[in-house]
Amino acid sequence: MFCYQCSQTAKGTGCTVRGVCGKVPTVARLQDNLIFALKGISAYNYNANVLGVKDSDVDEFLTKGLYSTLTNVNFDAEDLINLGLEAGEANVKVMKMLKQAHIDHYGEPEPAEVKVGAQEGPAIIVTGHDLKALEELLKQTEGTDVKVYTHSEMLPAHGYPELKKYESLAGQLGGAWFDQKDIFSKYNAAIVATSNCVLLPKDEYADRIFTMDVAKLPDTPVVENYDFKPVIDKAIELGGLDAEELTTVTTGFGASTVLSLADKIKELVEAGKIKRFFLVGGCDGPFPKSNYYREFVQNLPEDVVVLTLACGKFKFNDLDLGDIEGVPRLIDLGQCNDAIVAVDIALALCDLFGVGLNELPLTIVLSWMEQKAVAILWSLLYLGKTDMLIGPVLPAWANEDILNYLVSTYNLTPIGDPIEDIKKIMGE
Ligand code: FSO
Ligand code: SF4
Repeated sequence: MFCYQCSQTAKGTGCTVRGVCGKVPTVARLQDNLIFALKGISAYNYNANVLGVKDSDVDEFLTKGLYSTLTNVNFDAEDLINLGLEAGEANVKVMKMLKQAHIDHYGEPEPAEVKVGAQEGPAIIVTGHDLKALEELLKQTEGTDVKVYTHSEMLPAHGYPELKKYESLAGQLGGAWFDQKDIFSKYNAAIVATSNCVLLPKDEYADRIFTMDVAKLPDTPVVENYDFKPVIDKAIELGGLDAEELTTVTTGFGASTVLSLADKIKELVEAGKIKRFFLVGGCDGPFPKSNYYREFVQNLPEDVVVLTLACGKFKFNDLDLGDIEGVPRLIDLGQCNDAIVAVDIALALCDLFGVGLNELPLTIVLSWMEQKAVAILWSLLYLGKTDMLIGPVLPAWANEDILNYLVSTYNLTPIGDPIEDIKKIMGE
């Protein structure tokens, strides 16, 4: 544990073995875990609030959860686990609210084939998760010859009718958040970082990366009040990109698109032509162990369907997995907050087959990086989902006690060898 939040702290520097107040390490870690989940919920809540929607239950839980971590308030580990589950519930609510706000503003997503690579002309690259920022930029680039490219978690924007209608929305450059130093150096474009997962810039592009809203970098330009004129001017001043060979990726599957295939899915499952569904998603990372997720998807048998979301998809969304009698085998549901779409689809499949969530032939293989993924993990635990795999590393806030609890209660398993894990899941 490490806690230095009050003046009683050991030696004036930090309680590391046990709190001077009596707080034990497991309680300290569960408090940390709760704070991480609250940060994740706050990110989604903030984006929903930007789109004009609020939920008083979510706001009240954020306050209660934070207050519970104040000094000398809550020393009860079991209760802190319940607060984790309540955080999961609040996160389900906030993700639903954000998804509905996205649909209300931008329409129900539709599958879209997105060009990947540079096209000739002045360019702006937009990274982060904030679709409203992208919309305002697209409005302001209409009528110019500036092309707007999405990066990382902005890819699913191409699926929304009210965003893809803009001619300036040209395609996607790069993959997950951690390639940005290479991608932003490589392409002579203006850049807008709209939310989290922005990295400290290299000198090469520090004068052409703009932050906005909560995202901030030292000594770089800022977009104020959705006025993108300085970004557009910068893109034009930079001269533009040279065309390169393009590839494509497909994104934009919403619940309604997937569930329009429900009858076909039922028929294929009953005929044994679809054996299992996998949700392989979460955050991508630069660790060699993250290659697990590509190897896992590559080695899956042909009679399974893979749902994916968040930036973890960039490990394998270039793979052509084909389809099973018209049902795509790789279905990109969107950003990390679109985990709620996966939940809605899973619950609809439960109704379709008349089974509970853990009887459904669905395995969830999570990759986590930061606090939003913690909130999503607790959402899945709140929904009672068991037998999930998690990686690429185990959460460092979970000590042995917490891991034992998660394993014994939910059979949460660390990822291992992809081929062996597949064999085990498929019962071979
Ligand atoms: Fe990736 Fe970052 Fe969306 Fe995560 S861009 S790592 S939990 O923030 O958010 O998927
Ligand atoms: Fe130490 Fe407890 Fe104060 Fe934290 S709250 S610094 S554990 S005495």
